[in-house]
Amino acid sequence: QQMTERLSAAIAGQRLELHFQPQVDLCTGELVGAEALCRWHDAVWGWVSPGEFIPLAEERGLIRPLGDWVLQAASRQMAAWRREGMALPGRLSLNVSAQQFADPQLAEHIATLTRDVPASAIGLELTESDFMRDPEQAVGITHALRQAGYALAIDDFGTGYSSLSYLRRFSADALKIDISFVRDMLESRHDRAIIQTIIAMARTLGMKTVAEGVESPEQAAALAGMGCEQAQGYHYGRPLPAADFAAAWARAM
Ligand code: G
Ligand code: G
Ligand code: MN
Ligand code: NA
Repeated sequence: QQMTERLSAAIAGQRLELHFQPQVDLCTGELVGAEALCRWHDAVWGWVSPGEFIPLAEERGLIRPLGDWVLQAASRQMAAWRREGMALPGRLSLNVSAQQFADPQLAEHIATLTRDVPASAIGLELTESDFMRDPEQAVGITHALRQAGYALAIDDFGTGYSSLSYLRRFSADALKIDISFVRDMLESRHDRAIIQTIIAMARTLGMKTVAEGVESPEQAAALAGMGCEQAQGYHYGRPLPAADFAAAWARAM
């Protein structure tokens, strides 16, 4: 298929981009990190949505080369910021797919590809459903990754049917509350109850919570009031190219 070939060429030619979205402390509004999100601009098609090319990469065996590119590009960008006298506070979170996660040598592999930065500068996000694909294997890999110094977040939490017993054993650092619960939280008592439950569960298990898709100050205030620690969303900033992100957050870096 044509799209597979063009994506493959874009990965090999390093013609993907990373955009950066701020993650903030819900109480103080301070920058506490960022999420790196992969973007693909094709000469003919223009911007192709990651909702389209990430699943394609997963199906066509391209997610490892794509993921490797993301790891290298992310660590180079962080190193470049440091050379310019800026540093991202906290960690840069990278999305990892199930196929990458299944690699028992993942921690070593990441260390090799990101040798410009310490493990303490990197967080990894895996969706809840990807964790639950092979929970026993995930338990082992999460331990190895955290041992190596990477923080782990369970992405899109609330959509993937984790059992509580596995949640306890995964030893992740954070739960990211899925955008679908945040979107209507001000109108929906039901969604607020789910968010409250996720926050309580995370607290019991020693994990922090990050709300996704926060678009208004009212949502931010409600989430802070419920005890959620961190947030991400258009209210704080859209994903931006590295230079624009650094310019927007220059005071914090
Ligand atoms: O960035 P949003 O703008 O559209 O991202 C859409 C989806 O693509 C999200 O589920 C996000 O987690 C995923 N995604 C974005 N960048 C990456 C990446 O570098 N690797 C993987 N595996 N998924 C990514
Ligand atoms: O699945 P993951 O959480 O990694 O993907 C994050 C996705 O959410 C990306 O597509 C990103 O562009 C998008 N996103 C981030 N903040 C907001 C927001 O405030 N509103 C909406 N609608 N989407 C957002
Ligand atoms: Mn994510
Ligand atoms: Na998410």
